[in-house]
Amino acid sequence: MVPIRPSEITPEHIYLSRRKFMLGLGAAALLAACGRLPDTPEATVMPEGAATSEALSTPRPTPTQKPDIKTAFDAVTGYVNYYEFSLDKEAAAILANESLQVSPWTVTVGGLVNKPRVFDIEEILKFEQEERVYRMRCVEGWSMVIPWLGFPLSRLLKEVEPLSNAKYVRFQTLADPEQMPGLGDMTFPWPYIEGLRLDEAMHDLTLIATGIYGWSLRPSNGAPLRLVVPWKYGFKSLKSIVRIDLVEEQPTTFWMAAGAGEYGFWANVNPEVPHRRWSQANERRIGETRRIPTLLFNGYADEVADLYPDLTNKDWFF
Ligand SMILES: Nc1nc2c(c(=O)[nH]1)N[C@H]1C(S)=C(S)[C@@H](COP(=O)(O)O)O[C@H]1N2
Ligand SMILES: [Mo]
Repeated sequence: MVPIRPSEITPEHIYLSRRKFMLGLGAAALLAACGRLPDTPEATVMPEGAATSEALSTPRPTPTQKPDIKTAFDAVTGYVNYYEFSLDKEAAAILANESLQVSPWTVTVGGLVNKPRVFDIEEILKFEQEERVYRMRCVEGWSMVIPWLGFPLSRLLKEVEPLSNAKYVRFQTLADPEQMPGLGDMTFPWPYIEGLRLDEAMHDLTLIATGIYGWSLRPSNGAPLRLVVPWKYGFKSLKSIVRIDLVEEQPTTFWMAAGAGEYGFWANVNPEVPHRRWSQANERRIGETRRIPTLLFNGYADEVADLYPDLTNKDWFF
């Protein structure tokens, strides 16, 4: 199974809401006692000790030959695909972190539901958050291991009560030309749209992430909330979500609309199904030089393979 362990540290937004709580009590002395709020991850050393000794006492198998080592924070937040900002991974990270306004923020959840609702990001952050360390495999052949904070998407969907004719979920990223210089590239069918079948969306591994490395999510990685579907290629995990709709028909995604059949709807990771122009047999972890074998469903086959009857059907992997 995936190593999933609650973080030993206090997530930034939970820390902040506790601080708000204390201020609410008027306990200025308490605030003084807990000191200055850190504003960058580098300001604090993360206490990994407890987690490490637990890991040593309960070794668990990993589907790769060696344990998954978390990708460095600077790499995760500094090397990103975020086409709304730039096609260049480093420029995209800098531009997003400099200019994306993540507050105020609302997410509209509607379509085929009993209780359509506009969630303020503050309400989303009140969902109980947990840490999930997931592998992220980009269709381009690189990968990372990322400690997210978030909660299963199923919890959000249950709040709006999907109707029985809802079969798919359609997700939409913000598209604001004022903040996102990449939108000027009109060869792409903005906004960025993604989709899941309802049972994929309800699967426990499917996460809404609101944090990373124990901190608030960075704009570069899709703040203030993004999807994470670890058994599919990274492009399914869209960033900075503004809208979620339950629908009857399979949504046309950004990459489907971009044409040329580059990347399809299912996009489940499979080392044996190559992209038209390159092999998917192996991958490079960012920060390492050697390539390692890519795993079926990115190593999550035990959890998700039964969502897909007849795995010999190659369509599941495009
Ligand atoms: N809105 C939006 N979401 C996006 C993308 C994008 O360009 N725009 N890129 C995708 C791709 S190709 C990948 S691999 C992952 C990368 O996530 P990360 O930058 O947090 O590692 O985000 C995905 N989500
Ligand atoms: Mo990707």
